[in-house]
Amino acid sequence: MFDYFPYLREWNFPHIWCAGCGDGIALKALIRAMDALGFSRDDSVMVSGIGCSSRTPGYVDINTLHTTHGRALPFATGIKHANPDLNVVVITGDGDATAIGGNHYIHAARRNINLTVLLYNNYIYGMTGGQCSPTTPRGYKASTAPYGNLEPPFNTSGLAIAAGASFVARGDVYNARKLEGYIKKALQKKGLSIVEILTPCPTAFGRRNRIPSPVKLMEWLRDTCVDVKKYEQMTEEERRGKIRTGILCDIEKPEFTSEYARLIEQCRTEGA
Ligand SMILES: Cc1ncc(C[n+]2csc(CCOP(=O)(O)OP(=O)(O)O)c2C)c(N)n1
Ligand code: SF4
Repeated sequence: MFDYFPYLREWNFPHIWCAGCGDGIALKALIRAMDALGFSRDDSVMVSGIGCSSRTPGYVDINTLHTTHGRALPFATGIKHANPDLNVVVITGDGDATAIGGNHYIHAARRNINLTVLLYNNYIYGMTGGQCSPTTPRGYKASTAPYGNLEPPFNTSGLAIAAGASFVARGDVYNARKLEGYIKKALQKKGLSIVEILTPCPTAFGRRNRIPSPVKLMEWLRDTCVDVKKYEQMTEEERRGKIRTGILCDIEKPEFTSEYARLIEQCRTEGA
């Protein structure tokens, strides 16, 4: 059986996550992926913003930085820029990445800097009690939308692709082994790689939307997420209410820190 404990700060337990929260499953998938790739703890850094998902670095025994709400990507960009040899992983929630941090999200993708972003999408602001986030589906309830959300949600993966990220995958914590595979590919990608992780929040989202049982939320993921290959063969009618998962974008393009190093070298040899 896989031993997670060498990667964990046991002294910081118990963790804050509610029973049935999916965030721990996502963390386990990340740890397995890092272990499989032989990432050394000294050469790896985990950076997060603020939120339930963003508490993850507190539990992981590598170099970690728990920053301010929405700002994980600028901090991570600074770390990677200063030392491009480090493996830098960003943990962020849907609110953290696409509301207050939305600008940083699109510009990190545009810049295509070599970071791996795990975006935990639970469709809500979990930590602060269930306010609408930019991914809350239309019609679903939140503390700020007691009669149902009127606004259409962002497609966060589509947004990253449109903004220029070189690798984008969408996975879910029900299909944890597949998720691990996407994370592994993302960690190896040279460029901005994003894995959107669909993860249940029974407390702030499920309870308010009459699906408080963690099992029911996991069953919802099981029944709703469809692998991209199967999705492409489905009719419009069959696709209704389904979510496309898998690797959605994997392209080669110039990466920021390499381009920066090349420019420095050019200025040294040719003069600024
Ligand atoms: C500048 C600032 N604004 C607002 C907050 C309050 N706040 C903390 S976490 C959070 C939302 C978290 O939602 P999300 O990023 O989706 O993460 P989750 O808790 O669902 O994992 C908010 C609004 C804050 N800490 N700092
Ligand atoms: S409030 Fe939601 S996201 Fe936060 S720990 Fe509880 S279940 Fe997880």
